[in-house]
Amino acid sequence: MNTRPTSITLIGVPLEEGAGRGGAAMGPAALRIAGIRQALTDLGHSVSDHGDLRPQPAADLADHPGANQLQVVAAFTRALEAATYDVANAAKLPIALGGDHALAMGSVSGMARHAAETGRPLFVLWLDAHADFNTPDTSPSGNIHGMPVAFFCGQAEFSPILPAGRPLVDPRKVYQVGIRSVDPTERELVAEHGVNVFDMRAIDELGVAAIMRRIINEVEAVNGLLHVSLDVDFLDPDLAPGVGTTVPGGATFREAHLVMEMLSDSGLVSSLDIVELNPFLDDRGKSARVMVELTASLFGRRIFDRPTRAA
Ligand code: Z70
Ligand code: MN
Ligand code: MN
Ligand code: MN
Repeated sequence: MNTRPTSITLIGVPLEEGAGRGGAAMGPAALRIAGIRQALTDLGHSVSDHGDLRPQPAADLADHPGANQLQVVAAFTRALEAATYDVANAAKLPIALGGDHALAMGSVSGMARHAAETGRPLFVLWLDAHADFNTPDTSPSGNIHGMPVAFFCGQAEFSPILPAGRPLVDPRKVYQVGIRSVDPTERELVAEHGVNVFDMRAIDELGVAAIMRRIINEVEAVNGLLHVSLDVDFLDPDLAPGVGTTVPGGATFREAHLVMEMLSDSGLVSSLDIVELNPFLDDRGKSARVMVELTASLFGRRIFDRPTRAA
């Protein structure tokens, strides 16, 4: 087994107000029913469940014309930022059970604060059909789940959600894989800020193994922490239909598993989000189950152990 036994804390984040439709708030329940805790326990990890965050909307923030449901999203951001930071500081590995992708504003910000204190650089692996780099000014929808990367890179300024001077993520340390739906202005922002994008074409041309090897080498070279943010729509919708926005041409079962296995072998993963699962749209729990399987691969499940990492 390449993956060392780890203390893991599950944090339920029943947030759906960042998305354009309801249902993602049932994601944490579906992931628990699909057996996420047992799958990790069976791999030898010690797992605790923090339960679901239930913050009151942030009454100190005014409505924002370009950011729907800002008070609710801000409250979850604050609560998850604090919970993630506390878990990481206690030398445990936080897994945020989403919930829509706006929750990454909290989980990544919490990890950025933790990383800044440990002196290790934070890298983010964004597995998604979408770049999620809109700002309230560029977003065509106003849905905040399309903005979290811009937020934790310091580019999407809402009203003050987190204290001024909070640690940010360097966009050049963000790696996006699986991208196939980007809005016109968002595309310019991603390029301008130097986000590393491996779109579906890159996967087809290079293969996920070469892409992951490059990313892992970059993180390893500077002893970085690696936060993984896994959006259900990274996967092809045939494999995982339980998601609000289906985008054809996603990652296959085999590609996604290989990504997880290589990450597991690397020993670099410090934290994980599982987001955008919408059980209302799922097909008899299929998407919830595949997310649990991928999580198990990320935490050490193997067909066979390899004597050494593939070169
Ligand atoms: C579009 C927007 C989005 C899903 C993120 C879509 C955003 N770029 N959709 N995740 N499922 O509205 O900003
Ligand atoms: Mn997303
Ligand atoms: Mn997406
Ligand atoms: Mn969505």
